[in-house]
Amino acid sequence: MGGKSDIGLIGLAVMGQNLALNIESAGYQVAVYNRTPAITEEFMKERGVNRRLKPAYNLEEFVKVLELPRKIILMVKAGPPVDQVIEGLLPFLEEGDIIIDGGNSFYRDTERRARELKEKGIRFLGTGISGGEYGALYGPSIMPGGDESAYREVEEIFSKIAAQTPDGPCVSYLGGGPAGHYVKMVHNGIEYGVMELIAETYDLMRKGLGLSPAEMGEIFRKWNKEQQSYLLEITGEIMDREDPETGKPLIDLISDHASQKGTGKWTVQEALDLGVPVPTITAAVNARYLSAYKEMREEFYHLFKAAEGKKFLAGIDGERDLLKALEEGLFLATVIAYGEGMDLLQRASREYGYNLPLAEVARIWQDGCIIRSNLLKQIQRIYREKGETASIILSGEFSKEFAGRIGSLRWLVGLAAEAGIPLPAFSAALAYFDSLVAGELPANLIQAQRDYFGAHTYQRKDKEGTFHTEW
Ligand code: NBP
Repeated sequence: MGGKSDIGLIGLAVMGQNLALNIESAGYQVAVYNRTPAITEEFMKERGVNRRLKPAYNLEEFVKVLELPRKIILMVKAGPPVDQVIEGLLPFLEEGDIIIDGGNSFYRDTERRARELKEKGIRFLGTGISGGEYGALYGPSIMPGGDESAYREVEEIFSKIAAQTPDGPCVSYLGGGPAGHYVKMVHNGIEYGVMELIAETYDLMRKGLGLSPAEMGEIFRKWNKEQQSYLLEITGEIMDREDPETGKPLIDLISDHASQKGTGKWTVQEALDLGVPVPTITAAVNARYLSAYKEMREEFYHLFKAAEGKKFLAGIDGERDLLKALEEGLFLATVIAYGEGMDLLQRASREYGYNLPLAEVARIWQDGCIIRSNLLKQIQRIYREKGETASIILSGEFSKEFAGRIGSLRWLVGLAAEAGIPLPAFSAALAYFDSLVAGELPANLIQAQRDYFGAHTYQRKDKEGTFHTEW
């Protein structure tokens, strides 16, 4: 195959392979490289036949076949591998070349890399890519940030390979420095929250109502007609899947120990640093940690719970009512998870000067990514109509939903508490809502305690000034 390649991609694991094929399908010639050459050979043999892909087996050769300015996408494991690949590339690059880190890098690393590369005349784009392997192949949501002139050089390619919606391709320049990876981090934080809420819904349906996976699959599918949420959609499919070996529902055979790669934890750490409450997302991260306490949970189960036997809730208030409450409660708690994430983006945008276009963020999450859902259309509308400092929960359509349905969320959290079924994310979402709408919180007592033991002073309701009491 002759001619130079339009773009190069390094890292041929699942995401990189699919992204390379997506770019090639959009009409570009793509040079590909992977640290382990056997993977490149296998990729070319199995998926690269008759495609405009140019394999390279060392970085010098890879860089040489690229059109100027060189555009190189890294799809390698986040962390030190990204620095190692950049180190390896630098001797062969020229001023103005562009490196795009498409992995889930921590935004502080992206900030540092952008700074270091700028000093060397290399343009850097920290770019979040969501949608898993399917999205990478057929159209992801792309969240680029960093050098704007570099973005303009790859805008056409990104716009062609991104998921397409009536509102445009799911890609938009999000701001300087690490803005793209920051947005991707918060996207993943919201993803943690919504996944946990759906998992808790499933738990309440199986333990509280004794429903089978197939029955739950039907329910998730029905709910999803309105919501069009990718995570609800795949949950419905998961419920239907049989294990080919045993014929049992596969979900019943999967161990209840959740893993994580860190983006949810980073979201929570960042929220704590900026003083933005994200309790639903935090509960979701904690729930994954608790799931890892498998041995301890089993021991405690035998000590405290096994004797209770199975107690279904169906007889209490009627299965249909509980299902309705679950649908409504899941909807509200999901809005809260998105709201927490959007609040964090708002604050970070101000604090770090990213100037994030929040309506655009909601638009490019509408398709291609894991948290895509009809909710994002409403969120986008809120930001376009009310400005980007608007609160999701308190605005227009959502505030009416909260006013009308909060009783459902309250009821099911209470019911689950009585039945001993843990709903950490639902409970956190409800407490968050109740705190937001509480005219009075007990923080007056906190202030008094602080003043008591540390003379930290307090303000009074009835007069201006700062006060201290000799308690
Ligand atoms: P992985 O995150 O599993 O990374 C594997 C790739 O990194 C392989 O190509 C591997 O090369 C390469 N690599 C490693 Br590990 N260390 C390297 C080093 N020191 N130098 C050069 N290459 C090195 O792959 P992935 O799941 O395809 O994800 C790629 C990126 O996209 C990650 O940042 C991930 O977090 C992000 N992401 C993944 C998903 C998803 O659904 N999987 C979704 C969204 C974003 P080798 O073959 O030689 O070992």
